[in-house]
Amino acid sequence: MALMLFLPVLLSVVLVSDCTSKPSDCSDIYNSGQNLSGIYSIYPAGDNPVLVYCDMISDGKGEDDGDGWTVIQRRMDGSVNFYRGWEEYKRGFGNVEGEYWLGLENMYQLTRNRKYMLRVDLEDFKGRKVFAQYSSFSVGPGSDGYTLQVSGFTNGGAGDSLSSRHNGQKFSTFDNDQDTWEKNCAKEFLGAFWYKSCHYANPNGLYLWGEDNTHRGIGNIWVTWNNNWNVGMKSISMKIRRVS
Ligand SMILES: [Ca+2]
Repeated sequence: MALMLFLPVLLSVVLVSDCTSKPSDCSDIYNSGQNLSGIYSIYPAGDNPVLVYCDMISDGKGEDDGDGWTVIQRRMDGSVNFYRGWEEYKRGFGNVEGEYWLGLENMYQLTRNRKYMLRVDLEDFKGRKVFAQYSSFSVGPGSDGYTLQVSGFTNGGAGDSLSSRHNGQKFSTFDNDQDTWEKNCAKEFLGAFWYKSCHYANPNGLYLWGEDNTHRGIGNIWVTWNNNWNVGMKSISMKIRRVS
């Protein structure tokens, strides 16, 4: 009886790919014929499965849509606390059905040998949607602080909050300060990111529920969209897709 109750729950959560080889990412899953967005198992390092949300649709705005996008970061309702330490950002955390961070080690394993592009989809509390896209995205090894490499910006209305200030930066959390500021960017802006001194984007910052002027720059913000340091997004998702 217990098994009968449990099984449908499992099946509804995990849309298991029945291809025989282990998919390394959502591109593999898409190319195997699965074109429904949802939760799948991928194998970034070839052995251990990782649950991930695959966006097979994106929002249909460009010729690069309609493919297997692997979601590496997602905020949508403020249900998950993103103010966490190094080990959790390294390993990943959250709820794959909702808000989560895929983990720096998984991002490194995915991008170390293959070329990826990055898309950041944003929505504010007024229902407006924009995006920023980058033709190249990779995360370096942990021995080098999981350094971000991002370039090749295309504007989908959001502006470029990533490449100027965050490209080439190591990742920082409140307990692992690898930014270039004399103080601690993660503690100052209540997030964790590839901070320099400190940010134009703080997607792992506090979920603000819109505009909040109490403390500048602490929210889940993307400064180049509104040139405003105090408007938190309703939803942010960062997703990567393999470039052939
Ligand atoms: Ca510092």
